[in-house]
Amino acid sequence: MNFLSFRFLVITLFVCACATGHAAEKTKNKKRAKPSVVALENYSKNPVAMRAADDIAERMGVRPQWVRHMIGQAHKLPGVIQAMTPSAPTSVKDWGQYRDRVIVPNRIESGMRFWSRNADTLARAEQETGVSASTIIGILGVETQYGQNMGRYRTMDALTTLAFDFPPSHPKARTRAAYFLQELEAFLVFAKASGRDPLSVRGSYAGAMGMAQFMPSSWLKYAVDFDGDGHIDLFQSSADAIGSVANYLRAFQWKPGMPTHYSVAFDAQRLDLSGLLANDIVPSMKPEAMASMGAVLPESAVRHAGLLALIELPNGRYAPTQYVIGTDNFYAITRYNWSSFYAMSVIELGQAVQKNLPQY
Ligand SMILES: [Ca+2]
Repeated sequence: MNFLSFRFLVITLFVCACATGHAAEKTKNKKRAKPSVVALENYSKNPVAMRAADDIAERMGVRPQWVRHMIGQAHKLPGVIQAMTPSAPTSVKDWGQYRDRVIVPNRIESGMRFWSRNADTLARAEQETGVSASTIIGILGVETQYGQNMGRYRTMDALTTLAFDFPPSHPKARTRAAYFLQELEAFLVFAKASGRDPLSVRGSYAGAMGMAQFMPSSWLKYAVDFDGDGHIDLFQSSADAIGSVANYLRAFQWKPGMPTHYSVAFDAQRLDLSGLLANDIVPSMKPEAMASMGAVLPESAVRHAGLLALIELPNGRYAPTQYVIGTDNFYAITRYNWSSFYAMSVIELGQAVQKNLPQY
């Protein structure tokens, strides 16, 4: 869902003090936006957008005027375009720095309060799906700090901008624009089905919504009504957010009881690091195959039933790179956000919160 990791976004034109992104997209503002008197362009006179509106209306079986009206009122957001524009690679991948930005005392304390308030619901989610409470806690903490930063962009503006004005300099511009057009359609389906005014919904600059930062298509597929009030509400209902995160991970093959990762050392004489990293984070090696390439596994990993992956966590220019062995459950967390840094921070935040709970 969050397909980008932490990116820095400076908002230039509109009144917004956003702080988060998704299941997917995360943003951290360097500056707070100032109120602006500049009128933003909308999409009512964009022929490509209006044709797409008619196509969406036909597929949804709704009046074209309704979709045209919604898309036509969406604002083109220069800050969102800028956020998606590739920049020169200036930063070295640094797990330690990333970790220190995510796993901070304030977030751990929020997690402890959230866990205490929702202990029964977390236990029920764990029982029904097998997904550990600490992983759910980690995801909701990294995504929005338990609903404190759900994003303030109008989702209609974000998705319409990304569907029709995705920066052409991006190497996958066409694919990404097509993806966001699908998400825009899913968002309208979601709004219609849930009786929400599309123009009143807010979220991340990439269209992710609620405590769990679900993209619209994920909301339609994986969100659940976990408090049983008859509505799915990832904005207000902690229970729905908990149940939906658990349901999402279960759908992406979470294995109950399986650890997310193991520690690893290396035998320098036999080490074939490029072989061990050949399939990136995808679990694709048996323990004995890893051992033959120089990985020294703890006993629990040697006995692991299933495939494993070597996860590389570079620590910038100066510190040594860290490694862990990821399981199917580590991989499942990366289906939320395709990043080993993301998955590791979710795991470590969940552990940090759990460790500090009075009952543990
Ligand atoms: Ca509900």
